[in-house]
Amino acid sequence: MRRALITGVTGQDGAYLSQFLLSKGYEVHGLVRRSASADVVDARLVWLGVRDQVHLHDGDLIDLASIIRVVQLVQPDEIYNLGAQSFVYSSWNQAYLTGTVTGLGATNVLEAMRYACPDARYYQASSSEMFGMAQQPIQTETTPFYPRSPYGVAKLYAHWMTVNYRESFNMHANSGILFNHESPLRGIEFVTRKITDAVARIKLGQQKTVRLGNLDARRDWGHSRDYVRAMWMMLQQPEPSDFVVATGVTRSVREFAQVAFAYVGLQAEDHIEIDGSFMRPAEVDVLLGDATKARQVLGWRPDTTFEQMVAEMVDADIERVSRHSRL
Ligand code: NAP
Ligand code: F7E
Repeated sequence: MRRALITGVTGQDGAYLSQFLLSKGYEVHGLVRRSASADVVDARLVWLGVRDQVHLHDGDLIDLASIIRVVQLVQPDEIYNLGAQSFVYSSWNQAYLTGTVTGLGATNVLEAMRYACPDARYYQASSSEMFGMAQQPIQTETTPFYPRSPYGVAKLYAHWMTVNYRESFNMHANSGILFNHESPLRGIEFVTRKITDAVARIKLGQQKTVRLGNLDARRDWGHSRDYVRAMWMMLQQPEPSDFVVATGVTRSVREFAQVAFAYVGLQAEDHIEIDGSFMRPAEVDVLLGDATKARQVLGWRPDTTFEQMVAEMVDADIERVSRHSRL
């Protein structure tokens, strides 16, 4: 039985990846940092019905000794480094922490792997935020990077460390440059889930409006369930590499809201208020990915359409709001 270790196992992708790897027969281990809310930290794994099958280990990405201890204990065949301070907006308020966790955290995992299981395969959760002020209208693995936030800068450092460990130590270290991906398990602070949660509350008469920032920002949005499959596919290749994972379609925040509100028979324009406090010091205006390499080398393609994803998110939020639950 193959063993996988996932950092960030309690997050959106960590939960879907756990479910996917379990379906493939893996023994799944996850790193969990200490929380005063230990009773809810595994809520996404519970929601997907896989909590009891995932082995959780105490540790933190900024605590190298804890990572070495867990890697040594688990002896994984595959390591997925998904742990991060992943909210771009907060990265300006917690720049040092973001750099430490999201950037140096990857170095800690790579170091632990080099020391304790150098033959394992490594996945780094890189991001389209590294393209930031995009230097080409459609971004591929060779598009120059221009990050626009402390988060994007930290991810770029982790990306290059992954490339460097591959080239320096011949490690099977892979970087997945994933564009935005969402699901019913997306954190409530991200714009898509904020909108679908508001749509549910407005439809059920619990609130009238939602306050948003820049409606003109454009993103290439896919479904997390499809994207974690691409992560696994990368680690099955004989040679490590970097891959863009994207749908190839870009839409504005306004369009996302229009589709979500229309799904329940409402007009987005009647329920949105602009709130400048959600604007960012530097914005990423538009992202659009070209996943040709992933399609050709991995045979990857997304299964879920944009409309299906929005409907799934709204349905889940209506169900959750009806039973007064966040997750
Ligand atoms: P997420 O829901 O925010 O999950 C982040 C995970 O990291 C959580 O499990 C969190 O634990 C954990 N974490 C945070 N700080 C940690 C620390 N100091 N030590 C150990 N674990 C820590 O993120 P996601 O959407 O699943 O994304 C997964 C990864 O892909 C992230 O690295 C993200 O930056 C990257 N990414 C995401 C997207 C996207 O669109 N979703 C696109 C490209 C790249 P707690 O539960 O304790 O907070
Ligand atoms: O913002 C705009 C906002 O916070 C999307 C992370 O997973 O994907 C994610 O980062 C856009 C931005 O995600 C609100 O200004 C408008 O232009 O949902 P978001 P993100 O910043 O794209 C990348 C690929 C990652 O790697 C990250 O980890 O929406 N926007 N109004 C708003 N955004 C938020 N959050 N809230 C608003 O009210």
